[in-house]
Amino acid sequence: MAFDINMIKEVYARYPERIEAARKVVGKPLTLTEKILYAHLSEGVASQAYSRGVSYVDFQPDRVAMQDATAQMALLQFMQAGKNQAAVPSTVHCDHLIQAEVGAVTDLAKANDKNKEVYDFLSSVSNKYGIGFWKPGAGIIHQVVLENYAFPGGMMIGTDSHTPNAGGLGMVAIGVGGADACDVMAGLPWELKFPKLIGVKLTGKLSGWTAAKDVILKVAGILTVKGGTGAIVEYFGDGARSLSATGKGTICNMGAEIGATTSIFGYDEKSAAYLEGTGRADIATLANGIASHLTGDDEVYANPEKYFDQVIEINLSELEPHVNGPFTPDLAWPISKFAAAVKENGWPAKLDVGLIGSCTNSSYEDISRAASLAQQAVDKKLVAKSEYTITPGSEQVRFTVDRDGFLDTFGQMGGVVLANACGPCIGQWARHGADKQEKNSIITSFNRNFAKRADGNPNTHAFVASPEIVTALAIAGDLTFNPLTDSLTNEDGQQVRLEEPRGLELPTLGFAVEDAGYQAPAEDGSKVNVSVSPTSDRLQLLESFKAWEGTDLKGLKLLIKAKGKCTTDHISMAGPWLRFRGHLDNISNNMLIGAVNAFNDQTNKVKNQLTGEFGEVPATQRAYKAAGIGTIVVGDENYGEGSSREHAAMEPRFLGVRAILVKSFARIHETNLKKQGMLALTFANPSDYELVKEDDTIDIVGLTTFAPDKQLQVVFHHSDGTSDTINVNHTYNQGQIEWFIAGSALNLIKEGL
Ligand code: MIC
Ligand code: SF4
Repeated sequence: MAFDINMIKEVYARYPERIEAARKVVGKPLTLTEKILYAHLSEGVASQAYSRGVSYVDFQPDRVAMQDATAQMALLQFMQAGKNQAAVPSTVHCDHLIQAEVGAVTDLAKANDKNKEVYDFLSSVSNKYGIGFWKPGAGIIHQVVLENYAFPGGMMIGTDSHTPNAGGLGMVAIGVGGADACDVMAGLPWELKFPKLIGVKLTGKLSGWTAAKDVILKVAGILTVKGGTGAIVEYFGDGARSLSATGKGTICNMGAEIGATTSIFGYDEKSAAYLEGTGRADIATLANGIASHLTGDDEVYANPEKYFDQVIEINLSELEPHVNGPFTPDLAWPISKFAAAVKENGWPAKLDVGLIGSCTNSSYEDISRAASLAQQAVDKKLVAKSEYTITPGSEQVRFTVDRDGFLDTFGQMGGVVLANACGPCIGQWARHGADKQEKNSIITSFNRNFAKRADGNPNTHAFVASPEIVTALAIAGDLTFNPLTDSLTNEDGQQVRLEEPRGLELPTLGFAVEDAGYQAPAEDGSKVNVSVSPTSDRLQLLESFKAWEGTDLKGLKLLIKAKGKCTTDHISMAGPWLRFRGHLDNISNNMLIGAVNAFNDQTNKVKNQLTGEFGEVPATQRAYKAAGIGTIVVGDENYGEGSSREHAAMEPRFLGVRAILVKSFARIHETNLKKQGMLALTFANPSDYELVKEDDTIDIVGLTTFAPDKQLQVVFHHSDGTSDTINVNHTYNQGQIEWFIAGSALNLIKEGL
């Protein structure tokens, strides 16, 4: 489990020369983001400056992290890449497949039993290819990475959209699909469009009820779910330096919700303290040696408008606690305005469940602050009105907060400690009664709150807040309670107030753990056998997708015109479907079942043009496939928002969808589509979306001269005999066009073998 100190030394040794070269080509002071990116160019030192938002650049990341629900596909692809070992230090984390029902011990035992086949597969593939394996119960990928592997000035990719969590320790950490991870583990460079830069200047200092989470809840309100697309968000200023490393992690983590490529903070005393606290003082010593490279230049932070594409300023001293939601993480309410919003919108004011923890908010600081409120509830004879759950982010945090008595305090308040895993955050929640689909409210310290995400019930109104606010509201059992101003009635009928929460950034006695749950890979993995049963319903070896036929695509049918929000949860739902993440054929049965059909406002009900009948999306698509007819999917803005799961791209590819045509894409999803050999297209004129009719037959023209920066044409033949021809844009560069031609990026790697 030990981090690779020599690797970090090598990375730092490269810094001076690479930064010097970057300074020359860029010709002005550098942001921290630019320093790290230029220090990780795969060509070595920079020979040119890259234009933000335009140039595709090849990078050489230092690490790869994968979680179990995405690692299966990533590793099934890697197994075909013909390598003996992962080319960079890589880890797998078993966190997504554990269902929360009763409590940590029982739930974990059940998961070990139910998911045995998948865990055995991941453990043996990891063993074979030199990949570190974190067993079920060890914790959630991002928390485990922050505690063990993140380092200032490093670059990591991870097959999960919240990989940016490591930005709290100054690492450029980016969420990607499994195919990208496969490339990096195969020793290939990793490509990214050089990002735009958003600077967030933090002044002042947090106090009272306000927490780091409120910074990102506020930023999400300002930038919205697509405002960060194509950008890295760099935080700086006195306020930034005052935040704990884990607080910074929370902010970077939830930057995924504004579509940001990643978010980052500079190296400072808080980073050093966290490194020391987590047993990595030697990294802090190394980082101190190149400290000036691990933060942006002074001139940049003095005049940020000159160096960032956009600047936001937030005064932490004035920042109010926020509650965001429901159904989208960017609907931001300062707590003083929230009660009125609840009433005006008719959201259920009664709070059924408060859930704290998750990869976003499960640090020692978070838990200790929330526990200080639980302790008050006990002392002041307040009985918590809502159910209350705690998901620790790692076994190390769990063990430590247990030792320090916090879990016991939660227990006294009626809280239930769940396994160190994703659980309710990703629909792995056997919530009693959710199938009745009653209208109700929950509040979590997680990051996402899309419809159906936590419990599968479309009428659950999920709100997101800091662990402190979640705890206070769970004690009150009421969404309209404002702990800053309101009092509660206790068991003796007295009016009592909750004092502001208190906690510690790091444990006074240090972190402790008995068994962190790590399994090191075999020294020589060549003898390790990985077997996948051909009759398994959970794992399936991959077959290559067919190469492009070399012609324009004619006579395609419209599968669905999706309306409004279409996140990866809508395209490939998680929860019960997580069990099929290693089996492409089976998981394809969830394709687009959550997307709203623009022609009837219903989900999972589309017209089969061959029969005129309405059916479920996956079944309808299978019917087209059986008839040898390709289809296209049309979508709205920010299509594919949310998760990194490449299943959302592989399923349509597997079932014979040829193109996804939308108003705009979320970054990871667009890349995932390209990697799998799909056409990811955008309307040149967004209002052309209106031209698409339910009975359309569609041609995609211009593919024989498919080239970067050159539009393609799409012809919609309507059933009344008329047609519309429109221009569509794409962002394929030459290399990505090769993926399309070969049928997928993986096909190209295989051709090279
Ligand atoms: C999520 O938070 O949506 C997930 C589940 O962690 C996903 C990954 C997945 O779908 O497996 C993510 O964020 O990328
Ligand atoms: Fe797991 Fe939720 Fe974090 Fe995704 S956001 S990694 S599901 S805890």
